[in-house]
Amino acid sequence: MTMKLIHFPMTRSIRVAWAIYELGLDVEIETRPFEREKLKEPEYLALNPVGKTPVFLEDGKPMLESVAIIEYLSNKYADGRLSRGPKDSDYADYLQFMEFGEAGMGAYIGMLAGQTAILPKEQRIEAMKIWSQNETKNCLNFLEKHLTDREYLLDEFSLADISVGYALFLIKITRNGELMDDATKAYFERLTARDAWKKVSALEPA
Ligand SMILES: N[C@@H](CCC(=O)N[C@@H](CS)C(=O)NCC(=O)O)C(=O)O
Repeated sequence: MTMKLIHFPMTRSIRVAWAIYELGLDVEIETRPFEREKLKEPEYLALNPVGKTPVFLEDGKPMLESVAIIEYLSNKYADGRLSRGPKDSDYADYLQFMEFGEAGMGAYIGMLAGQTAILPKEQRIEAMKIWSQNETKNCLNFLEKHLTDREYLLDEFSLADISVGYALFLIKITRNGELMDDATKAYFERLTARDAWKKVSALEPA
């Protein structure tokens, strides 16, 4: 069995590299520069037909969805470490926050990133910017309430923190960090103080 992650710094492949380091898995990580036009070239589209990051390859077979990949890696190669199953009392919270990081927050943060950082200024639409800010804030309020008396989303660090942690990272790198309240900022600091996060941050294209 050979496993490889094609990793692009700053993008959702961070979730996969982060989980690989947290779980101590033997996966080759090939780091490439994030150049969006290259993701639309035939060589890359053959691996990821939607032209997005990440791509994880198991014996050459690609998997594309970052949150699904980390759950797969834990259950298949790490005895479910950092994951939860139906017999665990915190399974409902676990599943909810795994999905919340991408399905719940991802679209609004993507829109926010587009309207505040990625699109050229003349293509931005003020109403879309305000909508994305409000919806992102709405998500952050939910998160903040949950984090009031907790260090992590469950009683201890789990893959759910990796799912949501990347969403917070995206808010930060698009310079929207001020939308986060103090509890969420402190939570993000805790996440990024982890050794595995530091290792991911050090990954550079060859
Ligand atoms: N739901 C997918 C989203 C993948 C995604 O949107 N990746 C972004 C980078 S974070 C991307 O590749 N964007 C390039 C583009 O849209 O051209 C996942 O979680 O893996």
